Amino acid sequence: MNDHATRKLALSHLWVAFAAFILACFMGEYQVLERSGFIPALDSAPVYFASVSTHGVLMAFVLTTFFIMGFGYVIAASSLKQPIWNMRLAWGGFGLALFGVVLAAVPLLTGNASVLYTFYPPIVAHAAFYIGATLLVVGSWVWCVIMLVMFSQWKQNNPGLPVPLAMFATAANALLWLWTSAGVALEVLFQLIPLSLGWIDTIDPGLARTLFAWTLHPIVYFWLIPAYTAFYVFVPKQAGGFLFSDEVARAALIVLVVFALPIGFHHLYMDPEQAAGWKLLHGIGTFVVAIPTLVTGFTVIASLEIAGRLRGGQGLFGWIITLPWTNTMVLAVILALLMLIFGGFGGIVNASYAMNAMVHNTAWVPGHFHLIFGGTTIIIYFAVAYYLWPMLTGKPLFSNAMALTQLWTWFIGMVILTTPWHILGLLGQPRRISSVVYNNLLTLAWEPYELAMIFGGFVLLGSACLFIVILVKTQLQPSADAFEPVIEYAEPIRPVMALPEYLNDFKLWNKVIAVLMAISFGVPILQFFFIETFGSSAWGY
Ligand code: HAS
Ligand code: CU
Repeated sequence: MNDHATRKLALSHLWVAFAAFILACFMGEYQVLERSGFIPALDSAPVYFASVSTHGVLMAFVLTTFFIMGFGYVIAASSLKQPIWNMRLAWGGFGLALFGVVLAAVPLLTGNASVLYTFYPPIVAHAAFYIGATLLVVGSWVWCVIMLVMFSQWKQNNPGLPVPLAMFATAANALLWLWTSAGVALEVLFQLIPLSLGWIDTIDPGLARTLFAWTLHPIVYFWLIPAYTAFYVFVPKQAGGFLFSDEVARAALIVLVVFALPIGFHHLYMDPEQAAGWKLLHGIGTFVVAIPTLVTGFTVIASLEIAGRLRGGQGLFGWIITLPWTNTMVLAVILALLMLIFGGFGGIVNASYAMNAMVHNTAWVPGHFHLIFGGTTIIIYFAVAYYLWPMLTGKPLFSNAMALTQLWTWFIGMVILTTPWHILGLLGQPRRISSVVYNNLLTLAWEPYELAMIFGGFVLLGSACLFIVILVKTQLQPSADAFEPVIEYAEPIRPVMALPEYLNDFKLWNKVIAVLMAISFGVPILQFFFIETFGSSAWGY
């Protein structure tokens, strides 16, 4: 990519993302040490909750949002082959989001916003935290607008042609995020900011949790879609083959976006404020949304098989051996899929009402999302960074061998960290707690798993540091003459000449989402205005 302006914009976003990431990794290691209770000197609930809140916000909101924005700009400029629409606005969005992060960081780091990343009231933070988080979201809306404008402009200028798959996926994610963030925006604007500023005395936690549930499921697909984008548009080419099907990829993305939204109550199964029938409806939707992930897994594995066979792989599984395991993108997708098997299985367990009762609010849940988010999703963020860094900096990757080591250690560390958490959850260890030192037979049984999680955390921290070292070393190399790598998009095995409008546009799907949201959230939200509720006074800051 020799468009300097886009390079600079993307690199700035990606560096904010990865700076947040590395800081959060150090906090994560402190947290496993503190939680284990093995080092009494570390025991401090206030410090633990300040740390875990900052860790969650940095990983779930800052790393993801800035990565997605930076990656989106690269995709838009390179796949549509046109400069970013309104570069000034893009920098404005970046500045606003960054300012929001700094504003929120002050109360977070001083223990005045220890409300965790799900900030469930009645615990309440300093208003600066909510205002900062709002600015981060508004900054990301700017990105959504730019992506959707570029998508529509390209369509207008190229009537009847299929929008490049990479841009289709990115625009899908922008649309998803606008819908997703509306729930938490309502909660923050009408409930949390007024409460934290003392404008209202009480808050209804049931309504707040309902609004947060609107956001909480689709946000995880907002994080995931960039990884799926890389699965579809980079991996087949890097593996030396073709994408199994462009149309199936689009259909999977559409089902993912549409069904990600109306299903958030699987986070509220054990809550009293919603009735069983609504939970059942959201539960059914949750099983529907697992299908596009299965389809994505199928498409990616089929694409890998095409590549493996083109490389001479024979027999039922011989193609796996002939895959280029030393290509960072290919290795990352294999490791990501392996983690997805158990991470997804955990999700299905969570989604099954009766089993949710067994694991809800236990260490199982952080085990689930560290594996599927920290593992499957983030390992692809690494691979994307390794792929893009040479194009963004104009310098070759510092060391492929180090990058491969980093990916393997991240995978191994994540398995060592999250397997014990799943077991600890089944052994009854609660989540969202500082240390538990009951010293009875139950907690003694936890100890070997806690040792393992500390070790897993160290492996991950080492891997994270290695990641940053590789990026910095790459960027600090002297400029290489005549080094101009370009982004190579995968070709589908059957070229796509024309597409029905519903696979090339979101107008219809936007309407479908509006109807599904009205059905699944209309009455559950409106009920709060028709029943007598008493509210709860703020607790915390
Ligand atoms: Fe989840 C809680 C259900 C996916 C993230 N989830 C969370 C939380 C987070 C999160 C952050 O129903 C915690 C929120 C909090 O703090 O309270 N989740 C699901 C389901 C899926 C799912 C059904 N989650 C994700 C993804 C995330 C994520 C993706 C982040 C990126 N989750 C839940 C539920 C809860 C929950 C409940 C609430 C729990 C509670 O009680 O609090 C599905 O989308 C998963 C579908 C995936 C599969 C796996 C398919 C496997 C494939 C791999 C094939 C590979 C092979 C190997 C064969 C069904 C495709 C090939 C090998 C080669 C070498 C080629
Ligand atoms: Cu969910």
